[in-house]
Amino acid sequence: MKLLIMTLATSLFVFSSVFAAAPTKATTLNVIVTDKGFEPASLKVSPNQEVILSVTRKSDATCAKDIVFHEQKIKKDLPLNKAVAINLGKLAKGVVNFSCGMDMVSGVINVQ
Ligand SMILES: [Cu+2]
Repeated sequence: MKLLIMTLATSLFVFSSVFAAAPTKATTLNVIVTDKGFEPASLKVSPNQEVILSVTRKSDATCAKDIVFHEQKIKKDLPLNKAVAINLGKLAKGVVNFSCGMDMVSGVINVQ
């Protein structure tokens, strides 16, 4: 019983501090890079929500060794087998396109 109360108190504390730090919870979208490109190449989120894109490149047989968000002016290298978190902030309704540095492999986030 004592342990249960301790656990509850700890989770309550963790829960409330998470809320204090981030009133709106960020949505994390997971994308992998394979020899077919970004997977999934089409993602969907709600508007006005903080979005974090977590990209893990799992193949060397791809030219998508980096990712570019032209409109957001974001460019990140994608090391092999390492998740790269990209904070896109809050997105307005519409589409957000991303691609590799050479614009050959691409994907889209539908904000609706
Ligand atoms: Cu490329």
